[in-house]
Amino acid sequence: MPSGMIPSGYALVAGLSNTGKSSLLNAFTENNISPVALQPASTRMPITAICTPGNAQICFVDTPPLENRYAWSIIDWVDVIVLVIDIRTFDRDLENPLVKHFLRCANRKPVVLALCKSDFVKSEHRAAFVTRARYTNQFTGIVPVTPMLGEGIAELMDAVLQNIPMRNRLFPRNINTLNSKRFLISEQIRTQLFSILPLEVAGETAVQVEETSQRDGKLYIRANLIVSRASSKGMLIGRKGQTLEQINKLSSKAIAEFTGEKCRLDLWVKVREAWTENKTDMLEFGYVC
Ligand SMILES: Nc1nc2c(ncn2[C@@H]2O[C@H](COP(=O)(O)OP(=O)(O)OP(=O)(O)O)[C@@H](O)[C@H]2O)c(=O)[nH]1
Ligand SMILES: [Mg+2]
Repeated sequence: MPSGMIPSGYALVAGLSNTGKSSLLNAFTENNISPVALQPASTRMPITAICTPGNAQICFVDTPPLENRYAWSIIDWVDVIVLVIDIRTFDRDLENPLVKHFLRCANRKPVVLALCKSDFVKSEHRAAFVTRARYTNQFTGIVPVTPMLGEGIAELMDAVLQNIPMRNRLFPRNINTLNSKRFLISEQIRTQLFSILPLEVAGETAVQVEETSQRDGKLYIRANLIVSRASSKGMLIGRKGQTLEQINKLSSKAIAEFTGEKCRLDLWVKVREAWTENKTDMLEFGYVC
């Protein structure tokens, strides 16, 4: 083996919506790089996290749910796939036409099955799910995991690592993501909108970070919240600016947890009529079309 070769590669994290993909990414990295939310389809764009177990490098790619079809587009680029299913809906998920189609398309790649949210099943019953998944002959590894408690994460990492090829280092040392800081911050803000605003308004609000800099020892962030209808603007601002203040408070907390820095967030509400129907606007705001 030529010197300088290490296990280095990409692992695609895919699955139906709300199965725990982003929670898994965060458990691998032990930070909140990918926002987690109660509502389905919270991840809209891929988020990457580079883990370095031992001397290896694994770039995990958290993807929008299979329903969104994005995951298909990067199958050929990755070395291994982590298919995340919710252990509570084990049978339904494995029989889901989207999952079946995805597995057919992914058949040239090793697929590790993550039986997520395994805290919902008694520990003595988990082995039965592993056995049943093994019978399908579709997976190179099967691991029950509970990202919320960090359980099964090391085992899953090991199962992924076994499928990462030896090659020259793909990623420079000391980087932990391929996404920009601005993008990751905008995703932290966007996720908070869903806990405060009606679903349809939050879903049609884009977040664009215009500036990040250091001011008075704090991370200063100026961001625009861009609504798709003028009538939504008042809803975001709220009576005497209370709603915007609440968004600011929750977002600042989430950003501080993610970056480890105290932050000062300056939010502005803007209108771009019907941006959700305009492909150019969507691309500008970083959406996968
Ligand atoms: N009980 C339990 N809940 C979990 C666990 N992991 C994630 N959740 C919850 O499941 C919900 C969805 O988690 P996410 O990580 O956002 O799921 P996702 O697959 O990324 O969701 P989308 O991006 O919307 O497809 C959140 O409310 C999480 O708190 C777990 O191990 N146990
Ligand atoms: Mg997600």
